[in-house]
Amino acid sequence: IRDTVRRFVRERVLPEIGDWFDQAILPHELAKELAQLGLFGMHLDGYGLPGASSVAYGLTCMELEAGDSGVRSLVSVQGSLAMYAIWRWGSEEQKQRWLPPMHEGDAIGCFGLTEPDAGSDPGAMRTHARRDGSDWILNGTKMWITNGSISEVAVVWARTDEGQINGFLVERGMRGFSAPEIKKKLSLRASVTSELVLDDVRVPEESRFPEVSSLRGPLSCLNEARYGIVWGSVGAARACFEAALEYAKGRIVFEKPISAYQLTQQKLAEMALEVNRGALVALHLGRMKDAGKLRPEQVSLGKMGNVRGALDVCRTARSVLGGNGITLEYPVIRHMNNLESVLTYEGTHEVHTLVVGEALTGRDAFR
Ligand code: TGC
Ligand code: FAD
Repeated sequence: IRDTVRRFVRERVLPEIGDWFDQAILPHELAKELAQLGLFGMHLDGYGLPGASSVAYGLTCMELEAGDSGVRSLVSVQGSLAMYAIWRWGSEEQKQRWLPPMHEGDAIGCFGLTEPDAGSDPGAMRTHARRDGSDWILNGTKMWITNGSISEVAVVWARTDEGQINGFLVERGMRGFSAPEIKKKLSLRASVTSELVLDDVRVPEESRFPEVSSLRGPLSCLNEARYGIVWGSVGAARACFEAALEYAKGRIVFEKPISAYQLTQQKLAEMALEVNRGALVALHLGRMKDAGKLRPEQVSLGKMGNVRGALDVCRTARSVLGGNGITLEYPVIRHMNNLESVLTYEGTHEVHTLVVGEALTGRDAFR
């Protein structure tokens, strides 16, 4: 699986990703190609899904993000957020209807939790669901939603009059529903990010997740996607390390390759240390997940450490490349900019610090 995904990234993504990032596009047909590799929802089972191991899924995220965080995001949101939410919380009918076409890439999904005024604290969400006979009427705005405007189905979390958090499947074309794209990003440019606007959207009861009525619904999905980031960030770091190593061997300054200088070797050694440390953490957590033993705070520890480590690697690699480090001719600044989003989404570094802090001390320091 690793080699197949690596080959796909090398042949299909790397030759074009600089231009996609520059033009802020992600070609629509890429989703179908990723689906043909079987990557959408690969770690889920039943409903024609592959049921691959967590380690296999993690390796996939690592190889995809060695291409670009935007490509890994497309797969993460489709499989770990939208499909996982339906797989975990959906009714039998919802699973039958959506999971097979989502696996095939015939339907793209997104996951709407964050709002303009509720990011780290999703409990402050304002999106509202009001019961109207056998239907629900949704109102509100979701913000920063990956895949939003290319999705056939949006998992939207909303608060009811009773104060419960419910999940709804909102379909493209429903009256009152729109997904305007967010432009002018300087990070994750090869990824579609949108608002979700819900203006009196009427959704039938059959489109509501039947059993979940608290934040446990969305937060359980986040564990899945955060796990993918633990691996993915190592891929971005590895790509920057490899670019720096190759560059250092060829770049002659003061009549010698810069790789011959101790200061450069220290940078390369530190980068190699961090890439391998991150990969081993990811592998260890993956094996724990496969054994059914992985706890959310351990995922937080992995995301915190590996994303921070990846950013350090990318920034160091950038310095090795000198002026060339700031152009899209090399992958480094692109990964570096992407990782600024990765540091923030799926729970910011600070949120994960507090999750770990609470697990260590038993004291909730969020409020
Ligand atoms: P709290 O009172 O702690 O918990 C509320 C309910 O949720 C349960 N729970 C969890 N369940 C499963 N997994 C977890 N990790 C869970 N954490 C909490 C908890 O047991 C409780 O259940 P119940 O049954 O008693 O109701 O909630 P809180 O309001 O204190 O919040 C805790 C906090 C701050 C950790 C949480 O709100 C949080 O994680 N905030 C960060 C939000 C976030 O990560 N958003 C990400 C949005 S999606 C995204 O960014 C996609 S980017 C994807 C891409 O492009 O790749
Ligand atoms: P805020 O919550 O406003 O935080 C601002 C700062 O305050 C941060 O540094 C934060 O760490 C800090 N802070 C917050 N609380 C505390 C505290 N208690 N103590 C100390 N510091 C604190 N969301 C989705 O639902 N679906 C998606 O598909 C999705 N995709 C995204 C794609 C991109 C490119 C980006 C950038 C974001 C995406 N998000 C998505 C949203 C993302 O999850 C949020 O941006 C993130 O959770 C942080 O929320 P916020 O931006 O509102 O920041």
